[in-house]
Amino acid sequence: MYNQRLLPWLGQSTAEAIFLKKRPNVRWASGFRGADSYVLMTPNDGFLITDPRYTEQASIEAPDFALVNWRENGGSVMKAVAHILKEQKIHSLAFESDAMSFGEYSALQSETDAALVPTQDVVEKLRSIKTPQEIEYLRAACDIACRAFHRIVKDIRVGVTEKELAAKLSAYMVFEGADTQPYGNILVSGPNTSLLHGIPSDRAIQYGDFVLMDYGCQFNGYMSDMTRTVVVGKANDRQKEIYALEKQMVEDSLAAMKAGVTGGDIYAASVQAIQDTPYFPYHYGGIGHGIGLFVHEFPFIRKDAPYVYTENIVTTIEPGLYVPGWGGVRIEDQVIIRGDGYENLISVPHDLIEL
Ligand SMILES: [Mn+2]
Repeated sequence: MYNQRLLPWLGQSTAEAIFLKKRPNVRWASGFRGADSYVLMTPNDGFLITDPRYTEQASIEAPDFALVNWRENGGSVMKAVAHILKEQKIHSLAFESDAMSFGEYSALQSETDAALVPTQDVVEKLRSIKTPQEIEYLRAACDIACRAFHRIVKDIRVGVTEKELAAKLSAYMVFEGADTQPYGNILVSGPNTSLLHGIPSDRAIQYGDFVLMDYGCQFNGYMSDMTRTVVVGKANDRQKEIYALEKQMVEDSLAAMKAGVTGGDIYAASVQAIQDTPYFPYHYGGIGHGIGLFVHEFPFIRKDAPYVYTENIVTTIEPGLYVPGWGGVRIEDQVIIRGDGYENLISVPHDLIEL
C-alpha cells in the first residue's frame, strides 16, 4: 500500500516530492523488498524506479506504485528521475543527503532544473514509530532468536570453535522460521568477549570461558537483536561480580524505559550500578538503538541523547562491561516503548547460565 505516513511531511516541506534510495526507506515507503530500487513520491503518486530483473517482484510487492524501468528511461537512474520530474511538473525535490553520492547528485543536477533540497532522517524518524503490523513482525523475529538460543546453548562445550557455533546459530534461526538473508552474528569467547563487535574465529571454547552471543535474524525483513553471555563450566568470582553488575545495569535501564524519557535519561539509569566502582571506565557509552527494517537505526541511546521516546518505538537496550585482555559481558534486550513502561520482546532470562 502506498505509504500515507509520508504525506504530512510532504505537505509541510518546501519540496514538492521526495526521492529515496536507502533500501530500508524504499521498502518502508513502497513494500518492495528487492535491490536496485528507488522511490520518488509526490503527494498524489508513487514511482518505483528499478531494473528489469525486479519488474515482476515490484508489481507484486508495490502494486500501488508506477514502475519505471531505468534502463528504458534514459539508461540511468538519475536520467529516469529527471524524466519523472519533467513529466510531473515538479520544481523541487527532497533527497537523502547522507545517501546520495557526489556523482549521483551531480548527474541529477545536470539533468533537471528542479531545486534539489537536502534532507536527513525524514523517513528514519517516521520509521522509528512502529505500526501494529510491524510490531508483529518484530515480535516474530525476536521469538525465533529466543528459540535459537535454547538450541545453541546445548552445543556450547569445550573444543567447539566460535565459527562452528556461529554457523549453527544462524542455521537454527532459519530452521525456526527466519528469512534466509544472512546477518553478521557475533559469537566470541574467552578474552575475545571484550571486543564489542568481534568476529567469530577458529578459537576453540575452553573451560571457564565467557561465550558472548550478539545476534539476530529477520522476519519479513524486520530484525531482531539480542545478546546473552554464558559461562562454560563454573563462573569464577570475578566473572560473577562483573556479570552481576552488568545484569543490574540492564535492569536499571529497563526500569527507566517509558514514553516521555530521553535517551540520556536511560543512559543515566544504566550507569547507576557502576558509578562508584572500579568498573565505570569499562562501560561503553552507546547502549541502545532503534531497530526495524535496519539493525542500528534512529533513535540512539547514549549520554545526553535529547530525543524523547514515545509509544511504539522499538529499541534495543545493551549496556556492557568490557575489560581489555580479560573479557566482557553484554546482555541485550529488544523492547517496545509503552505509555507507562515497556514490553520486552526477548524472553530469555538475564540470570547467569553456567553450562
Ligand atoms: Mn544491538
